[in-house]
Amino acid sequence: MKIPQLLILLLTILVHAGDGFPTDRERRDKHASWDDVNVVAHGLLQLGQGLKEHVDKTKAQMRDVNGKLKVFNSTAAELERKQQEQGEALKAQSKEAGERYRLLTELAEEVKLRVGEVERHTEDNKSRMDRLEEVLTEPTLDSNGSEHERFSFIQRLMVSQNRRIDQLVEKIQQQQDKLEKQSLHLQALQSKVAHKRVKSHRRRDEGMALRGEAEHIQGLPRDCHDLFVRGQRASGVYTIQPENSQPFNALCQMASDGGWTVIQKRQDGSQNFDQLWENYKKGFGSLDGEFWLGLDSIHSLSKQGQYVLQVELSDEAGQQQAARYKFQLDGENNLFALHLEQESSSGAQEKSLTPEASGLPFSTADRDNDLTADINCAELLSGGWWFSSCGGSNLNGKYPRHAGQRRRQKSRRQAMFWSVTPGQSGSLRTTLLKIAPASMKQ
Ligand SMILES: [Ca+2]
Repeated sequence: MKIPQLLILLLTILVHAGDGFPTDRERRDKHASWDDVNVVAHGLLQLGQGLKEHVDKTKAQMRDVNGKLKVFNSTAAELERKQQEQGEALKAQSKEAGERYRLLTELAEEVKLRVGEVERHTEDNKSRMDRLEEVLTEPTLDSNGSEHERFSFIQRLMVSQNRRIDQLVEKIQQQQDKLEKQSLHLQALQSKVAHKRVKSHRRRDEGMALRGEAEHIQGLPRDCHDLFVRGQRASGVYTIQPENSQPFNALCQMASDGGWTVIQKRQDGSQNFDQLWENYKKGFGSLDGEFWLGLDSIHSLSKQGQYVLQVELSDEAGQQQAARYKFQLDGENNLFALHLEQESSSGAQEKSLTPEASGLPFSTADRDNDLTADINCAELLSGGWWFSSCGGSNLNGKYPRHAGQRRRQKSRRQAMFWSVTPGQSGSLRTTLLKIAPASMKQ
């Protein structure tokens, strides 16, 4: 308010001052104007003072305003700082929130995925369950169906079986009728047969009584020929009992002219003839196969009288040879020495056992009684025999099992042979030694 008033005052002064510039007339009023100047100066002074006061006041006011402004500025700065801080915080919070949002989004995605997976699993399980149910229900249906089919099949089967049984029963009935008829016929026949059998039995009993009486009188046959004499015509194994001897079984070969007691038989090599003294003494093998009767038994037969020995041989080609000797065998005290005298022969080896073999003691690998001092013929040639110088014959040698074996020199020498010179023969396949009383000869 004061400033405009002062400006108006100042302008007024300046107008008055302009009016007072010195002119001639003014110069005349020069002294009078000084008063005005004083007034103006005084006024200016007052104005200056007033201005000064105003400036001072304004300065104070400005200072106050400045202070206030400073306070305001500091407040504003503080506010700005706080705002900035808040902004930062907000920004951080926003970032964090963003991060959280991102995480949440990711989590949500994952959850979504998981849910999807779970849904798929659920779907899968459901379909599996459905299939399982189908599987569980299907067999039941099938088994029910097959049960039913089986049941009907069994029914059909039973029906057909019943029909078949009926047919069979009918057939059985027919057969039974036939059987009854045949049975009646048989009964008639049986009564006839029985009638005849009674007669036959009576005759047989009479015969047996007669035979038993004869056996009781005669005892067991002394050899196979004795059995032949008593009427037995069938070859086979019989119990015989030579005089002053124990009974034993023997293979009897019945011929038209008498009964032979077989003392040695070989046909297939089933029996091992490489035996020692004791076995050759008591005998070995099987009477229905290959065997050696035994020196004791042969001696007990031989000592009953004059016997003949028949040697029967056959070779691989089936060629038969036979030779017959007067035969005598000493007892063990004379080393079962063999005495032979040739009677006849169908082959070329009639000298095989005579005269070289006559009176020869029996030898085995463990009883070297041969006539060769430095050689054990039984050991060399195998088997037990009446060896002199390991030649002539040995029907108890090794049985030739196959052609290859016979080709070997040692085997050939060990094989059973029947010749003056060993090796010339040796292809024998069967041997048979049998004795009979010389008296049987016609
Ligand atoms: Ca010797």
